[in-house]
Amino acid sequence: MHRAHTAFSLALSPMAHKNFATWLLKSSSSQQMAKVTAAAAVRTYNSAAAEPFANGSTASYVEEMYNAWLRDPTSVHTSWDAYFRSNSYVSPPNLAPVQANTLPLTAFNFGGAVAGAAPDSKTIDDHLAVQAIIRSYQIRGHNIAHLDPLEINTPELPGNSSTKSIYANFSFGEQDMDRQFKLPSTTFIGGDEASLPLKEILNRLENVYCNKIGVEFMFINSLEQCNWIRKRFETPGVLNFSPEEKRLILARLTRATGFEAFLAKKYSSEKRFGLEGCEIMIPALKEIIDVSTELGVESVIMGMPHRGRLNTLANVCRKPLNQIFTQFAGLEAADDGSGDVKYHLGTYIERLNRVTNKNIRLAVVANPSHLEAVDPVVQGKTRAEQFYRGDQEGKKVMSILIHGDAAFCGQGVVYETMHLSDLPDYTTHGTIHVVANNQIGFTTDPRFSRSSPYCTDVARVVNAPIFHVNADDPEAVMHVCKVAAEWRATFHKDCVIDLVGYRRNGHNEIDEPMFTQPLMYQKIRKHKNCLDLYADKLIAEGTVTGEEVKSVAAKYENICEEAFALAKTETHVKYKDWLDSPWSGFFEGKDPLKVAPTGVKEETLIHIGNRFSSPPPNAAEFVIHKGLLRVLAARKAMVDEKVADWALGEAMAFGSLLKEGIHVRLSGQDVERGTFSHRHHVLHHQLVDKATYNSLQHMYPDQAPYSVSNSSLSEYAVLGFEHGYSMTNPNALVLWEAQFGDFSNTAQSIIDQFISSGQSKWVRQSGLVMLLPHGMEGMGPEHSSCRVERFLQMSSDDPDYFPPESDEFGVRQLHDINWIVANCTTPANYYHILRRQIALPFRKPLILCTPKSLLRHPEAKSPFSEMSEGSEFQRIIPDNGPAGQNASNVKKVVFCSGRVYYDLTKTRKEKQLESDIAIVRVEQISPFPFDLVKEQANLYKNAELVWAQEEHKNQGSWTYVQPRFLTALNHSRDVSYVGRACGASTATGSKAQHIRELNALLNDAIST
Ligand SMILES: Cc1ncc(C[n+]2csc(CCOP(=O)(O)OP(=O)(O)O)c2C)c(N)n1
Ligand SMILES: [Mg+2]
Repeated sequence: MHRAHTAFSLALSPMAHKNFATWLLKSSSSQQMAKVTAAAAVRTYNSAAAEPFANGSTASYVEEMYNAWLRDPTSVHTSWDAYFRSNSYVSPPNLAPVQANTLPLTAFNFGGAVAGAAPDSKTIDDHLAVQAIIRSYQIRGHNIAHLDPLEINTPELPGNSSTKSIYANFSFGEQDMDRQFKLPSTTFIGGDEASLPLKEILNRLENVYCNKIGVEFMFINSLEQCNWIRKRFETPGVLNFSPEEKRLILARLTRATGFEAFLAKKYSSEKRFGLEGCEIMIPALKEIIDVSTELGVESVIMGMPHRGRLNTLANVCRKPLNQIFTQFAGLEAADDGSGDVKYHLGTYIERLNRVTNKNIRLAVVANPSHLEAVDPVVQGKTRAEQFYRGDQEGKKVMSILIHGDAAFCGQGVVYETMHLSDLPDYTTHGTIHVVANNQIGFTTDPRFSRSSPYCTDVARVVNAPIFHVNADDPEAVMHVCKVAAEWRATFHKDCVIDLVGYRRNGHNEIDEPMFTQPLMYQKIRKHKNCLDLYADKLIAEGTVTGEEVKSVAAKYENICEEAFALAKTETHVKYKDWLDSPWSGFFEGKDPLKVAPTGVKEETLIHIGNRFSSPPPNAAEFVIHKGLLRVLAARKAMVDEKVADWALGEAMAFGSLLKEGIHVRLSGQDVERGTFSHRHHVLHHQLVDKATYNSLQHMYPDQAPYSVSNSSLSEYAVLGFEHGYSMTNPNALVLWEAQFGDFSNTAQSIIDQFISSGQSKWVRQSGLVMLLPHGMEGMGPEHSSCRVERFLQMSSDDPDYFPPESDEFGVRQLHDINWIVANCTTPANYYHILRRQIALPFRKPLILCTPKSLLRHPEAKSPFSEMSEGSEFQRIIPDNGPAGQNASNVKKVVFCSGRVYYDLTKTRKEKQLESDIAIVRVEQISPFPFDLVKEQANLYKNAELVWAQEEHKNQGSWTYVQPRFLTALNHSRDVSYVGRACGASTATGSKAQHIRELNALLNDAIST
């Protein structure tokens, strides 16, 4: 509150307003005044300057003085003249877009002055003071609005907390109250009136800004948007609702309240995270959806936490009540998976919106307990839906995110997600955020859970207007919702509705809130619920009768009872009933164990290779960096030789999928060039800003779209976003690349809660690919390991179970596991594993350790023959050299995974042990290739078996592969470990130690 206090005082300080007139008037002669006005009128300045109070300082007034002085030094007071002549003033940099505007002086059409005569200085002072008051209300009114139904949170303003403080410092007395003041163009409180008595001005401002709505918007750096908001709230009569509208609100509120009451009655000992105290959220969401539908939206994707979720499913999505009630019955599931608790489940519904008579799709995305983790997932899903519908401006598909007050300000992913909101490849063209602000988080109240005045302050960073509203005033809430929906439809930017209510019960229904919030709960116990308050109001004003209120409630209770009876007849729950992203037609008619071939015609590879190595068609005008010309030439040479390096192999996979109509989207930090400068998918004209060429977008005239996007510097939000994107359509290859694999752990909850376990919990599949640069190359602890051990630990294949061997062994394993973990050593295998993601008849996430130094390793190349028709992904790459050809002589088999293979082969060659030691690469680590490991071991019957890895013993693949090796070998042979000792850190920071460790492991592994 301190910051608010300071700015408020500045805006209202007597100095600030008293000096306006003297600044502007050197003398009161009309001639001088005309001069000033003329000088000012031609001036253009940015929108922030147009709102001098917006920054709460006088800086922009000084700037105005300075500009006027520049044009005509005599137009300002001599003191300013002296000041500017002394060069003491440095004009501030002007970063905001310049807009033509007129000085607020045009508003100084002094209502009280005699026509033709120059206004005296007091008149000017008073008018400026009134303007200052208006601005103060617009800027600070929300601080003293009546937002809290419990009236616990008193406004923290200096001295006294009464609304009078807004204008107390201005020297108006009772005698001024009837004086008429001209209204400036920055207010709409007058309606059709150009001027109003001071009393009326204050009354209207009071009503607009300090009543049950607190609008926080004056920080927005756009005059147009500020005016748009002012108009929506200030125009007289905006809060008038028709009797029909009021009845609709009442009916919706009755259902929202009745639903919780019904659950409380029937399942009194069950946790449901009820909405009591903020039931208005249900009519609020419905209003947002109604208005948005009216404005063209056809699909709404929602993300929300536990609180009020069941109510939302029932009353917003209209999920059949019996399906919801069945969740309380503790029934067995009819389908596979481990399921989730009822207040996490998602849903997808297509239905008629009765108010707008339009068809609408509603999805609530399933989410884990991890608060706010679903936010970026919803955004990615929304973006994908917009993309597939060709909805480039977000007119048809929109997202709504619902938050708790404590989580909204506490969880960093909210901020990360907000920062995606205006990025070209991530925007969803405006999200409406609704905060179910019950002024508590579990047992912690806001005084101890945040350092910002509001829980919504995070939204200010993206210039989102914030509409605070008292949740006990349904009509104020509906108005705010209407404005929010219109805001989104008009500006396609985020906005926030802060529904300030309370929590009638404990955190869940079994909790005792009086342990920790005794005073708050004493108040709550005495507080009537919102429905009763509103019903009383409507009865008192004659809109409805008491009987009507009762009958609406009784009707809903009947509906609940019928559904309850129906739910009792169910014997099983079906997870599929709760799917948030159905893939209609994808699974039907498919052999669930048949993988399409991943090799393609050689001519396709050549075509893609040629395109990928060519400059744009208008190459003569498009100036390419010399270094990139060399890259392109090297690529062309490879195509001519029919070999591919890593980047070319990847391009072959992408290009061939695009040719087949599969949309490919690659996203992550610096992915366009690639962290290691190997990819270069986007060529930049060296002389023209934003002129780029992306050859993968121009492979074939009828190809699918390719998108590659450098992301914001976030892992949590961006990985979540891409996961959400991948959920929407199975026929797309969606890849997220970490800058270095290590950084993926900042997105750990997306990995744990969604990617690893999403299918099991929510019967929802995803073919997302995570590309994680990995390898111990002496780059220190944080640029070495993607922590593959963690992914492997979460793999769900049983270490002790060797599945039945059959032709379908590999695909069945893929079908049964939660995800795939691999570390490919050749471009061809990388190419195949990417294509296999789409060739599979189902979708599984793919966690791929990707190389760094191998990107340029002369041996890490693949001939086209390994990518063309007839070739396929190799789960294991056997030894093809002298050892493999004469297996019975081999003394030792070194199994390994990843880039260490190249170090091992080099050492083996140096030691001339190529016939004695076989090196076998395990490319797909999980699901573990039991069958192929067994086959390899059988091949080398007399050999010692070792697993060599460059990661520390407690890291890397060892702990995963060891028990599985034993299972594959039927415990008849042993496999020993070669590699670094256990370590707390992933890698040493010392180059010398790194080399020492590497040499030790190579010597150990390559010795007989
Ligand atoms: C990331 C995360 N941390 C902690 C929790 C445990 N937790 C569950 S609800 C809750 C309080 C949430 O408060 P708020 O966001 O205000 O929502 P409310 O329950 O009040 O509706 C906490 C801390 C969680 N679910 N997720
Ligand atoms: Mg809360």
